[in-house]
Amino acid sequence: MYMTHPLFNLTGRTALVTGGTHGLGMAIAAGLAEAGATIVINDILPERLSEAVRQYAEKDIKVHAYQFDVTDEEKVFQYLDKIGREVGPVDILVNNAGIIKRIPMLDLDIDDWRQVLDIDLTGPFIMSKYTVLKFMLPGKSGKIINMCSMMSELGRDTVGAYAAAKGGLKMLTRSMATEWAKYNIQANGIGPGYFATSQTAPLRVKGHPFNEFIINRTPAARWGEPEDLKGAAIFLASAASDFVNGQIIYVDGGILATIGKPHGES
Ligand code: NAP
Ligand code: GCO
Repeated sequence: MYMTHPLFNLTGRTALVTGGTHGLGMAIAAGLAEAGATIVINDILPERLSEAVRQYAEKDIKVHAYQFDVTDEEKVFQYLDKIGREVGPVDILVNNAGIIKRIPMLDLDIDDWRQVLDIDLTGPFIMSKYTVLKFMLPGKSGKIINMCSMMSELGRDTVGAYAAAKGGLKMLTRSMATEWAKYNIQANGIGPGYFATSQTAPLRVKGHPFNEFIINRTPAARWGEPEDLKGAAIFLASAASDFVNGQIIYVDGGILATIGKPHGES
């Protein structure tokens, strides 16, 4: 039986992971549960929620699942109340819900632009504002983890709206730290590199040039696995990061550390 260092023990804490029904959100929620936290997830699709509850149960993880849209301010307000009554105060908020649209900007219409910015940037603002007002200010403590991206630092063809949102999310994280650290609320981010999830499935097709490009461009020479994010998430959700504020931890196999190497060079 391994002993968790008390600094990383999340027993008695409640974590809300938005979009926690699969992919990176599910892996992070499972990691926080393994460290002792009570888990709440949301999603917009009821069928996703029931399937996720089943998958978590297979891992002996009980989750509380709620169907609401992170961009719907009224619903967020109502459901946070409901979660507070039915589960308890939220101590840890993981703003994971997000979408991507791969469209060159000259072909990108305003509705697509607005939907990406709304979910990936405005969603975390709405979720954080009301979670802080309802639970973290009265509780005099809290942890916020925003799911940033390589696109918080780098541009890439076809993902302009996404990069604008994730770049904005990095600065929103620093603004949260600036305004809320004095309330003993630590706001930080995780910047995953390229991870194997449904969101990147179109890029990971064997023989697809981008697939080879990422493996070659990543010093670790592989795509990330969702489980690779558990450590950073537990650290940022726990007392171990009580004096860490406004930081983005890039979990990227070294992509941001290097200029890369010519294709085919080992
Ligand atoms: P994913 O598999 O597409 O999961 C995204 C989740 O967000 C899904 O559960 C989705 O629900 C939910 N969601 C979307 N819009 C929502 C809304 N309006 N309200 C509530 N939930 C909503 O993506 P992922 O790869 O796990 O990525 C998770 C996060 O990490 C995203 O923010 C993504 O940008 C970021 N990220 C991913 C990578 C990567 O390589 N995969 C790298 C860096 C950053 P439905 O599926 O039901 O629509
Ligand atoms: C893309 C990918 C990326 C990853 C991730 C990288 O089309 O380039 O989907 O955006 O999802 O955000 O960190």
